[in-house]
Amino acid sequence: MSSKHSVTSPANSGQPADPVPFKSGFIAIAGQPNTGKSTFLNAVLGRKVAIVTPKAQTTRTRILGVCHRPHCQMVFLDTPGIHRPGSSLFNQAMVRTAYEACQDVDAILYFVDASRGVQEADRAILARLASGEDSAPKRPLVLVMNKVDRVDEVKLFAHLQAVQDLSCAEVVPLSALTGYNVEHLLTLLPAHLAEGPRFFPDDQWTDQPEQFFAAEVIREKLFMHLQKELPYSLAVKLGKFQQRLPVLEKEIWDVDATILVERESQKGIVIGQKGSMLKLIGSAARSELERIFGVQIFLKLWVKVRKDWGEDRAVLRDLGYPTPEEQEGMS
Ligand SMILES: Nc1nc2c(ncn2[C@@H]2O[C@H](COP(=O)(O)OP(=O)(O)OP(=O)(O)O)[C@@H](O)[C@H]2O)c(=O)[nH]1
Ligand SMILES: [Mg+2]
Repeated sequence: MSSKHSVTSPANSGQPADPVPFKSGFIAIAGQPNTGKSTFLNAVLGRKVAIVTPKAQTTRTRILGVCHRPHCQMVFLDTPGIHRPGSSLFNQAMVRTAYEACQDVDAILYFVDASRGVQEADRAILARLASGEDSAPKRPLVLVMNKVDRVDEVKLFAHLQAVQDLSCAEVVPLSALTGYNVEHLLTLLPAHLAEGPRFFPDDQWTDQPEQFFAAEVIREKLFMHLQKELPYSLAVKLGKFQQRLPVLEKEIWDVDATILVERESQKGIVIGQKGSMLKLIGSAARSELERIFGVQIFLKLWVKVRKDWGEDRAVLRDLGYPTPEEQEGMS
């Protein structure tokens, strides 16, 4: 693996030699929006590292998740759903993030919604991934037909037949939601990986800072509670993320976040009548963060208008989203 995914030295040096070779590698999870990529990553890890909503374009950045097995370490890269990007800088950066994550990996899992099958858009994306238009070497492609719990066998069979012309190393029907075939896929993947080191120590499952994850959970609640285009017009910027001095051995954290919206009218909707919407979102985010971090949280939310934040490089950088310049530098 190259240094693209910013991994430093192997974590297993000095351990006695194992007769079974240890394999490791990076595996991108790509596909159109809303196909269940993040649900799959969370299912593999048995914990939540990526937010999930019923709305498309939930994931905005590359989310890394490490799956530790006795003789293998699979480093998954969940990616934003690949769609026809709008004109905003931010939107284009999202799609580019997805393609870039697929460049420097050992295998690609390409997710398709089994209720729709492979569409023209999928074929175009797959062609781009395979053709080296993104200047990457050929990587094994595993086509994952997800959400099989939603389709009958006849339809599934037809969708599976229709992908025979694609040059996939494997085609796996799966349900990330129910867990069907998730384990089976994990046993197939090591065959596509080479011998290699443990890139991450056994107790590390992501490289995502807790602050970033907290902002993501707040954004998830905004996506869940707000309608139409509004979720796409907002971003969450974390402020304070600080532990209070312990009182009676209770761990308490103060978390402040600002919700950025593009227009004044959106601010009113996010706050709601007498603050009711903001209260609802804050309460949902707080209880989830408390459950995940296992501490008591005092969450304060503010809403701020930041006109066209999606076009503002400084704001994007501040939010932890990649800017075109950074992406140029990476490629
Ligand atoms: N029925 C069913 N629903 C699923 C399955 N996997 C995911 N979903 C649902 O599909 C929706 C989208 O899931 P996500 O995991 O956010 O999809 P995604 O591909 O990461 O979406 P983006 O981040 O927008 O690209 C959520 O409502 C999930 O609960 C599945 O196997 N079966
Ligand atoms: Mg996602």
